Amino acid sequence: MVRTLDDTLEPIFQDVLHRNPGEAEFHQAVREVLESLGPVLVKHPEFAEHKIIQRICEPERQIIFRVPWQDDKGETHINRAFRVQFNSALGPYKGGMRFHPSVYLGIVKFLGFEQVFKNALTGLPIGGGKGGSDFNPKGRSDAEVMRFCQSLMTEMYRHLGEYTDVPAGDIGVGQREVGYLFGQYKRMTNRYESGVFTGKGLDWGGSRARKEATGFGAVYFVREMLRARNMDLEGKTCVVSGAGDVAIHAIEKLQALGARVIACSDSGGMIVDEHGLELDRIRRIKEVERRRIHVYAEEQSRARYIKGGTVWTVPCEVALPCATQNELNGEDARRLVENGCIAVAEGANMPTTPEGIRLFRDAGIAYGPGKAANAGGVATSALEMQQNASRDSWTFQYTEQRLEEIICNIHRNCHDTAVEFGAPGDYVTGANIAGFLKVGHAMVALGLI
Ligand code: NDP
Ligand code: 2IT
Repeated sequence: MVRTLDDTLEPIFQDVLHRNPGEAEFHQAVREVLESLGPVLVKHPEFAEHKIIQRICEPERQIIFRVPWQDDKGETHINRAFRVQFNSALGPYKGGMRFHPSVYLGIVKFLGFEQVFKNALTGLPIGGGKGGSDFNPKGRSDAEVMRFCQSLMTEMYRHLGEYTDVPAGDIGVGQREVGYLFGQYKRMTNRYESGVFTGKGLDWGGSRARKEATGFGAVYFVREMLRARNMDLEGKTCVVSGAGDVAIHAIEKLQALGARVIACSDSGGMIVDEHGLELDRIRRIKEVERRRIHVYAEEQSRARYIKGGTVWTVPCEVALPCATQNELNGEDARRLVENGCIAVAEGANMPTTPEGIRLFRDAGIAYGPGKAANAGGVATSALEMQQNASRDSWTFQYTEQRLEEIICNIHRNCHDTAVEFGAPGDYVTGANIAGFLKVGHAMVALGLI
């Protein structure tokens, strides 16, 4: 059943559609949150009075700029880059940069919008923002990626600052790119301002466990959802989509907790290895050699590669979408449920389509939306900011323990909020309301700004 918006929220959503034409992903993200907020407006009339919903749907600032750069042959390229500073009620804008050819304003805005609520759920003092570019790093040399990053930062640096806006990585932006971006920021400002960027290398201000944090956090979240139903991960058959930063560390933690991960993917297709994926092999292929996932099946004869295939067709009990938005549609969700899937936790941002979410809800499976389940990455970014501010560096064990506590708190908060608002077991409602309440109360307190 398609959820309807109540009489107060429908005109607000229509206004969002009207003001942001052609931005389908942004509309989708806003609608999903608004669908949860009806009961909140009844309980808290001050939000309507202060027009908090209208204000929360409008970014505080949107920056769009040209990025000219030269490839190794001397040919000039022009890309477009974005930084959307969405909401700073709780702290400096915080959120990653994405480099992917599909990036346009609507993608950056949906990610920035999600980030506002996600960051609120962490309980840490960070506002929400996101950026990116339609630059495609695939097949580019290190020198080309460096020139692109330097050109981008030559414009973006003026909008950043440890108390203003603190970017990090996302799709296509890992430690290599963060290094080039942070290096150029340092050069432009003549300041070693570690806290202006997170996801840095361990030798130059990074936090231990940041690289692992999103994937590990998503697994802790699914473990908590299962615990709430008196189950655990031990021996469960799992599939993970993607083979990037988030997917690799999700696989690592699933295996460490005794689960059997049998499939993962990249945008070319998927591999299935019924004996359990060999993580070292995936790491070498994807992280060291920067090659495609089909190489796994070429090297390991018992594995299968299915070109264009998605992991959702592989029977499993636990599924973790860790690649990209709308990668799991209604048909995929139906297939997962029919095949006996009991839990889904989103390592990626908005990977499940609205129809997919509806099917998971109707089937009563444990479904953890990205803004809760993948908050471990940004939470550990905030821990990196803490370490930078105190010129300290924590151990892996301590940082991971903090991450685990934060995820357990988010899970509890979403779980209890869902119960409080009459939707027990519904983590979408719980996450949207709990995140919104924190930001909304702060916005009221800070006045009309
Ligand atoms: P990476 O670039 O490291 O990996 C992305 C993976 O997803 C790759 O395997 C990639 O395949 C696949 N992928 C990307 N775009 C598409 C597409 N359009 N179609 C199919 N597959 C695609 O990114 P991350 O692992 O960092 O990010 C993955 C997801 O997690 C994203 O949704 C991101 O927003 C989210 N996320 C990331 C966090 C972080 O800390 N990094 C924190 C929270 C959420 P290929 O190589 O073939 O393109
Ligand atoms: O979507 C996300 O939360 C991220 N890409 C991480 C953001 C961050 O600032 O660490």
